[in-house]
Amino acid sequence: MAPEDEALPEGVRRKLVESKQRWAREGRLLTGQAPGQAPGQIPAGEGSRPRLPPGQRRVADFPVLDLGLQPAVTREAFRLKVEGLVERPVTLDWAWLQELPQEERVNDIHCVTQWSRYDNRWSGVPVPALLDLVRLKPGAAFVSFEAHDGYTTNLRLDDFARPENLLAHSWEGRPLTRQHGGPLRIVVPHLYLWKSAKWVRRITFTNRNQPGFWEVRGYHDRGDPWLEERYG
Ligand SMILES: Nc1nc2c(c(=O)[nH]1)N[C@H]1C(S)=C(S)[C@@H](COP(=O)(O)O)O[C@H]1N2
Ligand SMILES: [Mo]
Repeated sequence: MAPEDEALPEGVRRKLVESKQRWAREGRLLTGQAPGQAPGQIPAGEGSRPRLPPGQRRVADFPVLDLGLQPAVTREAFRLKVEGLVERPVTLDWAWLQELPQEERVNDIHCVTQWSRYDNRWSGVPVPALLDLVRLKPGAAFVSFEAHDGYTTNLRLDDFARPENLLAHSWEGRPLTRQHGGPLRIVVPHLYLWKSAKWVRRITFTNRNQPGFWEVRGYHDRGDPWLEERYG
């Protein structure tokens, strides 16, 4: 299906979506500085890697990016379905979520629109603890995320299963605000931030990759900022 023809979730800022989609088609923001894109350039080795990925600039504030809908989900109404290729599909409510292992992570985040923010302190449930709870079935290789605003995105299982990834409910010691995806969002810091679904309500493990909202509109399927995988 041509992504242009696909129905947008109700209330989405259509103009914003269209211009980002055009940027993807035109390859805007690409610097060509990523290793592998610049023949002859010596790739930075382990330990000498700069902190800022190619084409990014550091910001001190915390920009808000989404489709323009910021669903109000209370902790009381919160439910997260985890299903697909798992032995034990679950619907987590807030109390259950709090009973799962809780950890803190500090990481840098990188948005495809070129801002990076250092040292974000999140807390929540580490993804491996979620995997222990639901127990994957053989064949699970991809993960799809669905959010309350209709947004979707996708990850390879190995990109999701990393210990630094969180189901995050707090940021800098305070409950995650609604604009940043509270009560619960995904945080996958090693990929561009569009992969980190805010207001997540369903996680589905599958054997087939299912490109999400931006992935069908020209964004890269994986989105590694170090390889400058903005579009593709
Ligand atoms: N549910 C939902 N999650 C989303 C988005 C969205 O529109 N809806 N936008 C993504 C994009 S493109 C970015 S850059 C980050 C922005 O997160 P922030 O607003 O906390 O900075 O959220 C990602 N997760
Ligand atoms: Mo984004």
